[in-house]
Amino acid sequence: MKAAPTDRDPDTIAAIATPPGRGGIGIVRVSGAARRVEAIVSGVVGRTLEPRVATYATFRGTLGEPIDRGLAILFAAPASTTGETVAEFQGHGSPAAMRLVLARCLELGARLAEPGEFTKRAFINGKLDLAQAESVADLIDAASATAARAAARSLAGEFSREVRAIVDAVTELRMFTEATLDFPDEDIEFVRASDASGRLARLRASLDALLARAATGARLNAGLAVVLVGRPNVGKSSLMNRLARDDVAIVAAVPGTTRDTVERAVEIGGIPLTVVDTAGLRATGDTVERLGIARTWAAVERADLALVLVDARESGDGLHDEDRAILAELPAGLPHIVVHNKADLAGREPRTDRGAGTGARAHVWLSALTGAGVDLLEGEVLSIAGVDSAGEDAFIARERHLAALHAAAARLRAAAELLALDRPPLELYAEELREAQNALASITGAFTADDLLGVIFSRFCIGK
Ligand SMILES: Nc1nc2c(ncn2[C@@H]2O[C@H](COP(=O)(O)OP(=O)(O)OP(=O)(O)O)[C@@H](O)[C@H]2O)c(=O)[nH]1
Ligand SMILES: [Mg+2]
Repeated sequence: MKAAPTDRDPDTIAAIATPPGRGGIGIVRVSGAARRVEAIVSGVVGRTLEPRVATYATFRGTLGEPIDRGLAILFAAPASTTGETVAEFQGHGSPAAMRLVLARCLELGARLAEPGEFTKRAFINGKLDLAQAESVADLIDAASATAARAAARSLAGEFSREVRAIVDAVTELRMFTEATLDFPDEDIEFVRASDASGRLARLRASLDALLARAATGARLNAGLAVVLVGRPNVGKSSLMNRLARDDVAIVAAVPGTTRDTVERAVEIGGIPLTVVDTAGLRATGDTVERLGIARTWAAVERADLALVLVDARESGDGLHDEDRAILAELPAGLPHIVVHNKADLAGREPRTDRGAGTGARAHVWLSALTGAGVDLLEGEVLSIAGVDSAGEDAFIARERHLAALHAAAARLRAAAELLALDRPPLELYAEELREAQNALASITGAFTADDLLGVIFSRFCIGK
């Protein structure tokens, strides 16, 4: 005889796991202690299920009335996504029927799952580490095929494995050091003999490589914000429409046409970008235009990359004094490309020049009107995003991961500086190593505060 459910069992949770609205199939998912989930299954389909065997059954309501027909599947703990016993009712994708199945599960003792709660349980039960759990949400949210592949790599644990390899190397270094702290006379010789500085240098190099891949992944995840700026009438809105392959912004021969910033999510070469068209920059007495120009500068502040449009018909180095003034106003360190538009009118062939020595990453001659040369610009944008080819081995990563990797890198740098001293203060050195290890461990969740877990999982959708 099975034991009765106890208060120490985790709550049984239930949710509609498929997206809101009508669909080909709709799935209600339940997770919890075996006997409670089994009780819900027999309440809904009127029979017991053999684990992992899809069983065609009628789903029934409180009075035994049929709600839907479909497949019921039981996954016995621990071989399930959450590590608990999980049941899935796969019906016809009618929102009304799914709500009735869900209501029946709640009536039978489940409670509604919070966002991300299934994945959180998978983390708690050791099915996924924290970085993998986060990549579940990133995979769902992936805005492009490249981002989806990067998330899938993280979900498969590649990112976590590399982080753990570095944690192991730090641990090994700590062992050498801490073992000798009690013997102050011999310690320094011992640390030197173990080639601590060589090991530390190699460790820092692999951390830097990991950081580069994670930084690319973070860009894939968040998408790059690209702002179009320039004098009125240079063709910013025309270029916006080209990049978006859609009629997003009003184009007119009248300078000062665009009054407000217009944003559009665009995918270039598998990379999600947010392109922002802005009001042309000029001195003006028009109040609305001035407000628009203030918004242009605000958009520039938020951007990762600026495309500064100029008229290709300008002679000399191709810049007007006002173009130069705009370039000088860009925030220091903001990468930018100078786009010489209207090349068709100037009688210029589309081309790219990377060596102009103007502080711009590149100059590109193109025509937003005919589209000639727009592909050259897209190539430059992707190479600045650092994801032209690197995207293919990126891990999806979040700001949280980058911050932890940077913190660890800073600790290791400090450790290397201490070790290079004539008489290295080994306690401080060991402390830096320990802090580096903690920072890295927070990525996979080995040392992560509960409140952080709450923040991470609350950003998931319900049913995940
Ligand atoms: N021949 C030619 N005309 C262009 C090109 N790009 C834009 N134009 C024309 O230039 C005029 C201004 O284009 P817009 O795209 O509205 O310029 P804008 O920079 O957004 O202007 P504001 O919104 O006023 O700041 C329109 O008549 C466009 O058709 C180009 O590459 N070649
Ligand atoms: Mg415009």
